[in-house]
Amino acid sequence: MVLWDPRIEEMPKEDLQRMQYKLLKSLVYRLYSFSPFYHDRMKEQNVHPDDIRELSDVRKLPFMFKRDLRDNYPDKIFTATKEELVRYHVSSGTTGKPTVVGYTQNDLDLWTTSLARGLTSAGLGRGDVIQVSYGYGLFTGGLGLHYGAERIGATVLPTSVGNTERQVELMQDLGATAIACTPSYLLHIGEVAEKMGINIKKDTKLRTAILGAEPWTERMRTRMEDWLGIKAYDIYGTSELSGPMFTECLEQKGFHIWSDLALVEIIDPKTEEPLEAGEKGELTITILQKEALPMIRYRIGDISSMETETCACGRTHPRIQRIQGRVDDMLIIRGINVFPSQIEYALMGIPEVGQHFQIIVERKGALDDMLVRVELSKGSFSDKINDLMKIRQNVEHRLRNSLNVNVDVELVEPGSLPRFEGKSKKVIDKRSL
Ligand code: DLL
Repeated sequence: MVLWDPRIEEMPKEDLQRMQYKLLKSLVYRLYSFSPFYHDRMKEQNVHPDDIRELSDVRKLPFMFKRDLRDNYPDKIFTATKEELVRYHVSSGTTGKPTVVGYTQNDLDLWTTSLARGLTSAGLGRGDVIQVSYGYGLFTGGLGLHYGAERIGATVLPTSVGNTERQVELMQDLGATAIACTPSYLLHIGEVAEKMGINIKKDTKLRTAILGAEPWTERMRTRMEDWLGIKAYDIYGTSELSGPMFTECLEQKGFHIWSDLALVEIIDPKTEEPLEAGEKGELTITILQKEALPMIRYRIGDISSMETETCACGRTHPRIQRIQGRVDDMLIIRGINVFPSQIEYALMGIPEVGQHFQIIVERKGALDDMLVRVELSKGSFSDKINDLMKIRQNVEHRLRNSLNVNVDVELVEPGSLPRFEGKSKKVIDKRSL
C-alpha cells in the first residue's frame, strides 16, 4: 500500500475533478436505484441521476442533515445489509437520539487509508511511537487513529483518555514521539506532567501532536508548540463521515480534503448558494465511496473556508482552513455574533492570561450578557488588587476591540477552571438551563 502516491496526491486538478465526477455519478445511480430513502429524496428534489452531467451538478442534489440520521435511527437508511457491516460507531450528541454509523470492510479500509495519508503528510511513519489519547469505543477518535497509525507502520500506544499521570509516565518510558488527542486534553497532560516534575520539551521524545475533535485557534497552536516543544497539526472529521479523516500536512495551512474520497463545497448557510474559494461558509461534504452510509451534501454545520491552490507540499487536494466553530455554537450577544474561538484567539494574545477560560452566557432582562472567566498565567497571579485590576481592564479592552461588544471579565487563579480529557465544554449557557 503506497501512502504517498504522487499519482493521487499530486494529480492535476482537472483529472481529480474528472475522477470525482465519475464517482459521484455512479454513487447517485446506485442510491437512486437501490435506496428508498435517497430515491425519495431525489424525487422530492425533482432530480434524476441522468441530470448529473458534470461535477457542478452536485448542486442539484438534496442536502442531508444530522436529523436525517436521527429520524432514521438506528439504521433505516443504511445501504448495506447487516451481514455486510463490520463495525458500528455511535455519536451521543447533546439532544435527542444518538446517531449510529455503520461500516463495511471497504468503508473501514478507506477511512483508515485517509488517516494513514494524513499522518504521513504530517511527517509520521515507521519508527514513530504514536500515543492515541482519544477515547476508544463508540467515539471514532481512538479506533480511527489507532488503525491509521498502524497502517503507516508506526507503533501505537493505545492509552485512550484518562489516568493522566500514567499517560505521562508511559509517554516518557516508551518514548512516544507523537500524541493524538483533543487540544484541551494535551493542555491538561502538559500541566499534569509539570506537576509530576516532567518537562515534556526536555524529558520526553514527543515532537508531534495531532489535535482535533473541537475548535482551537492559531494562537493556541503557537502557545502549545512553544511550551511543549512540538509541532501541532489539526485533524478534522465527524462520525457521520466515518470519523477523523482530514489532517494538516507539514505546511500547517489547513487540512487537506482527499478529493478521491470526498467532494467538499462551502455554501452560504442562509441562501444555500455555493461560495468562492476563500469565502467563509458552511462546510458541506459528499463522501464519494462509502458503502454502508453514504452522505450526500452533508450539511455539517461547521464554519470555514476553502483554499484550492496547490499546496507547497505538492498536494493538489483542496485545503480547509481551521474550523471557526459550528453554526449553532455562535453566540449572539446584543445582536453581535460571537464565536468562542474568537474569544480564545483574543485571550491567547495576552501574555498574562493562561490557557484556560470559560464563557458564561446569561439573560439579564431582555439582554444577553456574557461573562468570561479567565485563568491567569502562573507568573501573573498577584496579591495586589491594583495589578489585577490593570490586567482585567486590559483583557476587557482587548475582548471589546476584537468582538465589538462589551464583555465582563473575571480573573481566576491558575488551575481553578475545569480541565477536560475529551472535547472541552467552554461555554455555559444559562439561558437554556
Ligand atoms: O470529533 C471526530 C474526530 C475525532 C475528529 C478525532 C478529529 C479527531 P464527532 O464527535 O462526530 O466526531 O464531532 C464532529 O466536532 O462537526 C466539529 O464541530 C468538531 N470538530 C472535529 N474536528 C474539529 C477540528 C469527531 N479539527 C464535530 N476543529 C465536527 C474544529 C472540530 N472542530
